[in-house]
Amino acid sequence: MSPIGDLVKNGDSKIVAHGGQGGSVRNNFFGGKGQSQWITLDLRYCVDIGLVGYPDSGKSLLLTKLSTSDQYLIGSPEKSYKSKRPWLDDIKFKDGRLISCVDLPSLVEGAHCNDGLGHHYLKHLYHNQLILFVIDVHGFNRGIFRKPIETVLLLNKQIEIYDDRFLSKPVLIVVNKMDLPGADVAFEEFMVDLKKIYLQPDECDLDKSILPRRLIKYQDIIPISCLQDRNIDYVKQRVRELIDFNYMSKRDPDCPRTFISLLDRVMESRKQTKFKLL
Ligand SMILES: Nc1nc2c(ncn2[C@@H]2O[C@H](COP(=O)(O)OP(=O)(O)OP(=O)(O)O)[C@@H](O)[C@H]2O)c(=O)[nH]1
Ligand SMILES: [Mg+2]
Repeated sequence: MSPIGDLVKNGDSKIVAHGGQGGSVRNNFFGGKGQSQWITLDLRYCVDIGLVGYPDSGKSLLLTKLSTSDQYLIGSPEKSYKSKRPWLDDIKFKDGRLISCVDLPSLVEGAHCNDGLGHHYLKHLYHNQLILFVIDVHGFNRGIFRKPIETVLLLNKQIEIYDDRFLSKPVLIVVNKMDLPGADVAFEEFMVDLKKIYLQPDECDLDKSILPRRLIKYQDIIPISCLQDRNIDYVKQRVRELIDFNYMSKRDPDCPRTFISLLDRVMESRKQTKFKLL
């Protein structure tokens, strides 16, 4: 089914069926019948940023921190609740700028076969200017264990399966839960794995079936702790830079050298601030 049109801005319109000729003297006041057509309306949010990730990676808490709202706490004061529908909020900046953000229900493996909720909601990435992958520094462990690098590759793959045009959008990786024991070592391992997958994909001991055909060249990799409010301001700053002071026109999405130098820079800055967040 091909789309008839895309209504994005206030006032946009699209004619889907023409009315019949009106009755007048010329046709003896016998007007013609209008056209009729069944159409499906599909709502896609027009939001600047989309948060995507595995369950429990901290997407909802991150949006709460970025937007400084208390919505997260309304569901359950102590612990998380599983997001079953998208949640929208604005990131507010001191100069009054608002950047809208949507927290999408988590993606799980096999979601493209419609096993999970998340895949259905990927359509909301359509109008996004930026995608944030939120991952847990210790990976995903629920029945099946996935290392952080595997969660990133699987998110990349699921987006590719859904619509590979989304892969040309800029993507940031936010590595959450850096407050947990062993997080620093896990983060360094993740960075090494990430670099390896780009430089020596054949030497990676990963299950080849999880590899996407096209690897995303990320705009940045930021270790954070939502729980301890660490690096949240830096995420806000990077998001603003990427959206407003548009680096997108300047960036070359297919330049691996630039990406590898970014990985080296992140690793270097981690060495200098070892066992501390940036
Ligand atoms: N230690 C630690 N726990 C965190 C951090 N961020 C989130 N959590 C916890 O991780 C759990 C899941 O957080 P959510 O924000 O609900 O995660 P989510 O990605 O929205 O989960 P789904 O809605 O199921 O996809 C909660 O118990 C949070 O308190 C963090 O930085 N550190
Ligand atoms: Mg959630």
